[in-house]
Amino acid sequence: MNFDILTLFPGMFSGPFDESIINRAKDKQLIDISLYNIRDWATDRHQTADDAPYGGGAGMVMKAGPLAACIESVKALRPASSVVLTSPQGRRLTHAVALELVKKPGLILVCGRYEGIDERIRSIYADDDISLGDFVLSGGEIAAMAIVDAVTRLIPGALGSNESAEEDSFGDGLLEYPHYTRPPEFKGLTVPEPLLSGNHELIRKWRRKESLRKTRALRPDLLSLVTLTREDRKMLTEIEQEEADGTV
Ligand code: 9D3
Repeated sequence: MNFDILTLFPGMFSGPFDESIINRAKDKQLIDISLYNIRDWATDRHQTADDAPYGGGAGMVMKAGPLAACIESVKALRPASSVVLTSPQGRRLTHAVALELVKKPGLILVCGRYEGIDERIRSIYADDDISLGDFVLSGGEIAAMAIVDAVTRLIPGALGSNESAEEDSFGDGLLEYPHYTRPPEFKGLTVPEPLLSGNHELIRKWRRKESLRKTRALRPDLLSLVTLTREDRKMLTEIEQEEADGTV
């Protein structure tokens, strides 16, 4: 998968992409990341990439000209790639969106800055527009990093055998069960007995039930979206009972 990232701040991407899973995916040639400084496509002496908004008001707008020229050069290299804008008005990045994006032959990620980009860029080039959520970022760079990370993890072979994408939270629509590692007692708190039992069926059941318990407590909205098995429904009844009894 090719990721072409168009940004006014290419320096922001050194570091995050040089570690761990992304770095290994690059080494294995599962992904290729190219950075383009939009400013390099500006034609004036000052390499201007922004300008004041028509109609007045605070802030600046990313100029159409340099951005269009940059997008067109990259599209010429990768005609099959989708152009994805990052902006506060995009659709929320979710696991489902990442699963959609990983099917594309490549992504051209356009990082918004200032108040946003000239709307004509969206009209002419945008195949998609992604937001990280309802909070204010300084620009689209961190959103582009999040997209690269979430999508790369879904490429077969990108994760090691110890990092299964199947078992990831949201992979099955539930939050993950609680995790523990040594020591068996820490500041007076112990590890749940089933995890120490060596009984794989007992461990599987405990994990499933705790996954349901956590989801019910923290993200009940997710529970209504997943298909629950008979065992899941039985466990949820037990959880409701335990909470009514004050057992937990
Ligand atoms: C004053 C109104 N603001 C819109 C909510 C202005 C504004 C804030 C932040 C305009 C652009 C930006 C820059 N943000 C992004 O480019 C951005 C973003 C974000 O702010 N939040 C969540 N996801 C994203 S993706 C790109």
